[in-house]
Amino acid sequence: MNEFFKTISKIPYEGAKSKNPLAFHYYDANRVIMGKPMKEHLPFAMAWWHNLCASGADMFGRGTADKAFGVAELNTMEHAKAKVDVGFEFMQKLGIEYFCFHDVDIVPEADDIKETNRRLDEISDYILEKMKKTGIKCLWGTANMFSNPRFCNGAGSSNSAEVFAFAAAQVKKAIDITLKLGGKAYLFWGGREGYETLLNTDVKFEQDNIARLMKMAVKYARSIGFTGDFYIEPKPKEPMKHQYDFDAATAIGFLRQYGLDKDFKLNIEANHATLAGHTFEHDLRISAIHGMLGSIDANQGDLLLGWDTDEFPSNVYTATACMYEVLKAGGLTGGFNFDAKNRRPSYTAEDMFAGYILGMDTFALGLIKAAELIQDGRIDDFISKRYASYRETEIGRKIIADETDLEELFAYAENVGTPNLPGSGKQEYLQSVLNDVLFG
Ligand code: XUL
Ligand code: CO
Repeated sequence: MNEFFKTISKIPYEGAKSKNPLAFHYYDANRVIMGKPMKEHLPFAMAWWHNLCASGADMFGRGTADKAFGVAELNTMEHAKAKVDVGFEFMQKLGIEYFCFHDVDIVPEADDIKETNRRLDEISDYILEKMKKTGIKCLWGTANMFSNPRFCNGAGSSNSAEVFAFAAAQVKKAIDITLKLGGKAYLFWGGREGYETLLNTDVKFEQDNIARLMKMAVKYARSIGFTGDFYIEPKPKEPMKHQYDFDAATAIGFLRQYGLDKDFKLNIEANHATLAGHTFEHDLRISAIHGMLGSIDANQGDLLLGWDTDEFPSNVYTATACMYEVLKAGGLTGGFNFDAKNRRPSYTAEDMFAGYILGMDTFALGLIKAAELIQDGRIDDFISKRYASYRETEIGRKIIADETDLEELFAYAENVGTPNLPGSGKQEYLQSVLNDVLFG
């Protein structure tokens, strides 16, 4: 195989003082943090679509990055194979052990689904060979059920039964390929599972149908021996105005309502959480307390822009908050998929590496700092003390043991007359503690 990134060799760890743009400054794969090497805390994944397919095109202009990878004709099987070659070289050079893909990222979609499926069989053989040679694994697979015009009204939520059938066929094939590649999980991001106006939409019917599709997916996958998790990736809007999987809490409610919660977990994306008006760490916490934190799409948005900018993560505060949640949850069964793309003017091959180096270093720093925050103990200690009245007073113990009722609490309140204030939340002090840990 020809090397594509000829001027770029394996990215070394050189430490924070290094000025080498093609070196890690914080991600030191074998450094042990809280008993585990960094690479086990941070199973990073390459997102096939952004890294190997997207060229920076937007609605105002065509792509800036050349993703032909030396092939004369785009969207051919030759091109698809070149992407495999380049993708594996890229992952090996960065020490990334996983990838995530949509069906249509790995082959060009044909007009006839039978031909698309034949191409998927061919390319997955080719990918499997590379996986065996390199030890690189698949984190999750998914079906793209939002780009093809047939999905303009959604896939599972489409008004058309024929479109629903085609969505189901795509899900079946994508599960087959994910299982063939040993994927840890199968993901649903409800790209156009939502609506624009109630004037033409039966919301209950659409939600029931999405659940039907997911149930069929679980039934089929289990019948062919897939033991991994299913994921929902919540997102509140874009492309649809109202998306049904708005945020973690909404997706959890949906999964429970339809009895899907045993098979599904959540894949939380930072930029989706912020679009929903939450912090990244909020959606991670909500998922974790319900035992549903599966995996992460590691990126960041721009709070001045109202859309999904999918930037490489650089915000160390946020990465620290994220890794604090992940460490507290006992780690991820999934991984950290860089659902992120270079900015349009960053169009060189070196920029592809710079994006991943930034993201991996940011999460490595986040991990180091989150571990320090936990070891420092001041925040955990404060939180524990903040609720002490439920442990240290008789009335508190009775409340959390479910051994009291409104009448008893009424009598208690009347007897006390005027309660004490609940104690300072000390937010400013705690923010200083965080800064001490980050920069002290
Ligand atoms: C879209 C998005 C998707 C999913 C996979 O916002 O995040 O790329 O991660 O379909
Ligand atoms: Co995503």
